[in-house]
Amino acid sequence: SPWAQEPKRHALLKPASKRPFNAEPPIGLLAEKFYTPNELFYVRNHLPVPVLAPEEYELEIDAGGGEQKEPLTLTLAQIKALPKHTVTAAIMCGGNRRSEMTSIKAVKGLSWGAGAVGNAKWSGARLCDLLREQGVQPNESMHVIFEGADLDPTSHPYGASIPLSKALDPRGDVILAYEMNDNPLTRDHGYPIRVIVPGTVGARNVKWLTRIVVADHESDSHWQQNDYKGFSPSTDWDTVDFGKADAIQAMPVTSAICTPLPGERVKVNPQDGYITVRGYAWSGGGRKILRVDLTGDAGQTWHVAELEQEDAPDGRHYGWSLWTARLPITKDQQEQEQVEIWAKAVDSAYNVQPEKFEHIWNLRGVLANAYHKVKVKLA
Ligand code: MTE
Ligand code: MO
Repeated sequence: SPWAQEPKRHALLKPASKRPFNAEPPIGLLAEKFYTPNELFYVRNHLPVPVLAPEEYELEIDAGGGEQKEPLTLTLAQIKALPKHTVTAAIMCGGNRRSEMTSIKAVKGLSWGAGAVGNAKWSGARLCDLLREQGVQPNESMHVIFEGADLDPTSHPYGASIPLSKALDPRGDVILAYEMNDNPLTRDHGYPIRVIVPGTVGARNVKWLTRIVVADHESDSHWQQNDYKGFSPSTDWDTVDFGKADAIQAMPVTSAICTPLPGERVKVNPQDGYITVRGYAWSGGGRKILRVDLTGDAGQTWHVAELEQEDAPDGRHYGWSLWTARLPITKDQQEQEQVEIWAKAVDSAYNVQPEKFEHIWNLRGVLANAYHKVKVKLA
């Protein structure tokens, strides 16, 4: 069975599916640490986890240029011998928070809560240096294709691509990572090498990387061509044309309330009548989070959260922001013993989350970034 050699997983990871293994941590734990512990980082596998021996591992880099240029082959030791570059980046699945979109109308896809995201410090070799050394020139219409060692039943590898301009940009911080939070990658997260494409949807951060190709077209994989694309709310499975939509690259601004949890009983501080709310916020494309606003009265009054974030420049701010807000509870809410908390984040382009899911609904349930709304009981 291809599933015989799956790694052991942390008991707190809640599976959305077991084969392939897909799981998220309890979101109550997610906002506790700025760097998500490796063993609690969500796992999104489309296929069985490949078994790769470090001594046998090889990465092939085909920099294009036709027959005159032989592809470069690098061993793990050679990749580790290159200058080590470290970047803090959140990785978020395109389907993060899908379950909230599903509650409007059914969609096809794993029913993720708000935990299909994690933030880590990744270390590895810079892809832009390697490509430049191979003589790759900037070209706005080219792509870089990544292939994993995980194979589908027809022996096709998991694959994805990004624009060459992102791969060549030193500020793009694309790395061939062998470390996650100062430890070797675990098998579930791509051991021994995965590509980290900061600011870009999780699907392009290919794990168990075996091949890189510079090409004049995008990856022809199912996941680049027929998945991870957005559509209008009126597009259904009879009318959808995956060939007509762009593949998701940079992710839109989003946030989530991690504590309290929906339905939780929350104690109001008797001194000041406030409750404390914590969560995360993140935007793609290196856009920094400027603000997270909370309301407990459906948007009549807003309260600005305090942010915890890395001091990285805008445009290159790839890590998430954790936030804490204090929300005043009205007499009315106290009497009714409940409040609905809404959170929305604002990024450095002043993009803001849409208020509700109705107008961003799509049949695959991706890009689910409407306000996060959590109803809690008050004590
Ligand atoms: N890479 C390979 N080789 N195979 C995969 O199934 N899943 C992708 C991406 N890279 C995938 C992959 C998707 S959709 C996501 S969201 C991220 O990996 C998840 O990364 P993680 O499991 O380390 O959290
Ligand atoms: Mo994903």
